[in-house]
Amino acid sequence: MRMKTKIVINCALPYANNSLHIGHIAGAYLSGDIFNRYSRISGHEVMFICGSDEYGTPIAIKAEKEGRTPMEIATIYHQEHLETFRKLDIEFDYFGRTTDEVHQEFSEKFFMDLMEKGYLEKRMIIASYCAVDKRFLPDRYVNGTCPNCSSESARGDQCDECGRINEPQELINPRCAICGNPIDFRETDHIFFTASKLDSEIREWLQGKEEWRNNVRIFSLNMIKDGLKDRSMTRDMDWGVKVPMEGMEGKRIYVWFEALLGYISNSIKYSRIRGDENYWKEMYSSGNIYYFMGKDNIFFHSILLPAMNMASGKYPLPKMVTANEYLTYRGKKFSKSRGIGYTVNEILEHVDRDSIRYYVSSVLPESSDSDFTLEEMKEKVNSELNGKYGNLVNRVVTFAAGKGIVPKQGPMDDLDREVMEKMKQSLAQYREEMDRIEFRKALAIWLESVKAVNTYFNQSKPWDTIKTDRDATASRIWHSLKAIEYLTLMIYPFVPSGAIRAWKTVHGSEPNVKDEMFSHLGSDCDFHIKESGIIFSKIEIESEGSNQMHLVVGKIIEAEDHPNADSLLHFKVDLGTKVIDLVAGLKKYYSPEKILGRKIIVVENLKHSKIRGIESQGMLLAAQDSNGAHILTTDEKEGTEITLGNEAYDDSGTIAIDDLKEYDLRTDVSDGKTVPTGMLNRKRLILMANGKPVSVDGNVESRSQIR
Ligand code: B3M
Ligand code: ZN
Repeated sequence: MRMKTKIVINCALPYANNSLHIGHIAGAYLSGDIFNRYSRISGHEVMFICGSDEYGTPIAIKAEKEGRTPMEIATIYHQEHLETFRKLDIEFDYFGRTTDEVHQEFSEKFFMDLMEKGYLEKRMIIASYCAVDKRFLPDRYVNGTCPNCSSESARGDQCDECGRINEPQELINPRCAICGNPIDFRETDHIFFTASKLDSEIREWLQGKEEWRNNVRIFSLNMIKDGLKDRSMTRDMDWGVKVPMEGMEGKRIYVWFEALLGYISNSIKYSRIRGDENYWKEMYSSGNIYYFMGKDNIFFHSILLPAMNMASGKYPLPKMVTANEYLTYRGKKFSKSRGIGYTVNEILEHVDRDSIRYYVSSVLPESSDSDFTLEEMKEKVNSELNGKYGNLVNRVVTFAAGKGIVPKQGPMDDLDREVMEKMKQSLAQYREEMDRIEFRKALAIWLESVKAVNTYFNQSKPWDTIKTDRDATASRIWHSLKAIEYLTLMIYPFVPSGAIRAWKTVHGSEPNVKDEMFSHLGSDCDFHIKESGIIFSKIEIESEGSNQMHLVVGKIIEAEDHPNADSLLHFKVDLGTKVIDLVAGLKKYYSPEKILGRKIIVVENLKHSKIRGIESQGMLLAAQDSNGAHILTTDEKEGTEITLGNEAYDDSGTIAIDDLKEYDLRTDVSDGKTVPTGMLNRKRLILMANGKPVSVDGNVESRSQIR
């Protein structure tokens, strides 16, 4: 028997200054919710808490940019986040705000408490000051070169490149992020957290956390290898929790210090809403406190928060700090502000919540960064979630309903025994992985089990046995449904809506997912099959957004010098289905006579552009080296599609010249031959026509750019 325990689950509080993107979901929130749902159906009592992080520089910056107050910005995004989480079935018990009074009060009290205990101390410091903007600058407002990795885009608080936590003074060439001028450093009073006093306690505590993943434990130990430093816990700014002390007007409590207290203040608020003031204390006293976050938040949860709690002596330290690496988009970190990847709401316009959750779960960056692509999402959802699991449920239910079979448990034969045994084993392995927060592995076990049940159903051939033995067939269906029940509970934490639909389809009623469910698997329950509706829908999206290039073979059927330009040629090109005008800067290397009749490779969906009076309706590809330009060519027929390797890619809409850069087209040597290549899904692949490499005209140097 598993013990029923109390568990507190917290996800890092998202800044209320931007839309949530898929990277955020993969970093913290989906994992938190998977664990939340799994813990509940395991019979535990769970308090799942999060909220908006509404103070600090990021919100102040955004407000300044948009000409609104920080409070307006915070409110807009707080509402949006609530809605986004709802749409994704991420179901917090409470999602609060750090601008809430309860939070302010709690933070001030906690602050004063540490002051009394001697862990906070006033010190005069030298702070970043911009003489042009006439203000002290928050660390984030200082840009410069990282002393650790030499990245030139480091900020005064942190280097995104190497993850180092910086002080502005440590940056090389520090500049003001607002006006770009060099900054100077001036004296001002701040309140320091004397964390250095806790150096050995924290170190020892981290040493003991052997069940933590290395990306958190070893990383954290490394961060304090030169000692735990005292840090200022106040900032010169006016958007934040006031410092409850005289002489500190114009300063605010450091956003991380108070945001970390948001876990408890939101729990207090939630307890009040429940009408049970002390509920959170009860939950916290279990010590089962789990934090989920992206890797850039590790230090704060594994070191700063524990140190704060040690200093106060009042609150338990985390049991588990779990951090995901980054989910990347085409190899780059998702970023709403830099326009990389998708926001959740953008994807939700095309793809339903279960599909998003399923795919993101299957690529959760638990041990290293992983890449998100729409193609892979479509492929996995359609062939696995839909094709293997959804389809299985439909087949069994449709067959039984169609033949009027009432599922009834009868004696087991070898086939039944085998599949039931397999389900029990899989469930045990699955739970082991789930308990260790290895969700990807748990999901892989599920998928393997789905395949096993499909095989069982196929081998048991109920469509044959029904002709001779209705009872045996009814038992077969019962066992199939029992196996499906295992699969359904296992997938529930990942795709709750779909799993609930599947459960209803075989039981006729909703599962009680707020309570223990796994023991149901051992019961001799009756099944009440309902008309099988749609459990999962296929993803129908066309392609990776609007910037996929589309290459086809074209044949030059007319060639002339461009009438208005010395370096350009003008062609009519037959693309098999249509003839287009094309302008190319090739005159130095090809005469019209020489190129007439040649086959070329055309970017067919490039935005049309007028070049010296003639509209070019595409672009031909040529490799450029020190000798000049060499067209890409092939013997294949005009209209033939060019693929990268054997991976087909869809064309869609129009692309811009800049989008072509994404493919990094260039020549490379393969099997001793120089061939044109490009990048697709982070792989360098050869341009192919009908499975044969495209060739380059003449002798070309390797690693020449193709344009
Ligand atoms: N708001 C950082 C982030 O959203 C920060 C987390 C606070 S957790 C207390 O990545
Ligand atoms: Zn760095």
